[in-house]
Amino acid sequence: MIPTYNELENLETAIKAVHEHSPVAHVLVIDDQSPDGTGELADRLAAKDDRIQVLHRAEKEGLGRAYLAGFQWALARDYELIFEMDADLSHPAEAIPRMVQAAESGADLVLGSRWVSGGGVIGWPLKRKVLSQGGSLYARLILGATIKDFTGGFKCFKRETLERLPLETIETAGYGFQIELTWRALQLGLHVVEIPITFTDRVAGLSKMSTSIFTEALLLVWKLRWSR
Ligand SMILES: Nc1nc2c(ncn2[C@@H]2O[C@H](COP(=O)(O)OP(=O)(O)O)[C@@H](O)[C@H]2O)c(=O)[nH]1
Ligand SMILES: [Mg+2]
Repeated sequence: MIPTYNELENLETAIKAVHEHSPVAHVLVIDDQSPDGTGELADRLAAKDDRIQVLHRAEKEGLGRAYLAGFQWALARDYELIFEMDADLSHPAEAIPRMVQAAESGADLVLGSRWVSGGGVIGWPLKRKVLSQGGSLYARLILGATIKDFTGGFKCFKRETLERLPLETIETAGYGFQIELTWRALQLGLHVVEIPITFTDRVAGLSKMSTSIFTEALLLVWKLRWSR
């Protein structure tokens, strides 16, 4: 699943990369009425390739809402492994086969992780690296978990994992959504495995990271802690 908001310059390349490394994968683009025409581009790509489908949503409601709609879509069909992946080419498609393998070897949730040995980030200023690593450390300490990359958005869920997660209770819209999903999986006693990835900062288009997304994540961690 690839959520998009103004990713016109990136989307086609991102889908091509997925199919280069995983020709059998189906791609669902979840577009929130991008003003730049990403949704129309997705429709044109879908018309040419049966493996591509598009979910058009009425308005921009954040990454979390877009993914929840995508999860519902996938669970209504017979998909076994469901991936989250950004459209901006930050997530390396070459990791997909390794993530599939981890899921097939028993992981209920596989995280593409920047902060385990062998992983990393290319192109981020120090400030953003500190924010990401600091954010994961903060979540790890407060929640008492051993996950190194809590905020990453490159994930592979087994179908059964999504079926067990309390998706209807999740209200987090921004990056906190990623922390919350991973935390809920750990709470259920599910097996979460981190696979090293090299994340490359976007070259085209703009990041949707904002102060409100950051604040939401900061507060969420405490909410999760007390909701044990
Ligand atoms: N559908 C949808 N996609 C979004 C929304 N916000 C962000 N995205 C997508 O989520 C992915 C990650 O966002 P991005 O801005 O790259 O975050 P960053 O890499 O952490 O700065 C990209 O594919 C975005 O286009 C949203 O409100 N709706
Ligand atoms: Mg990005």
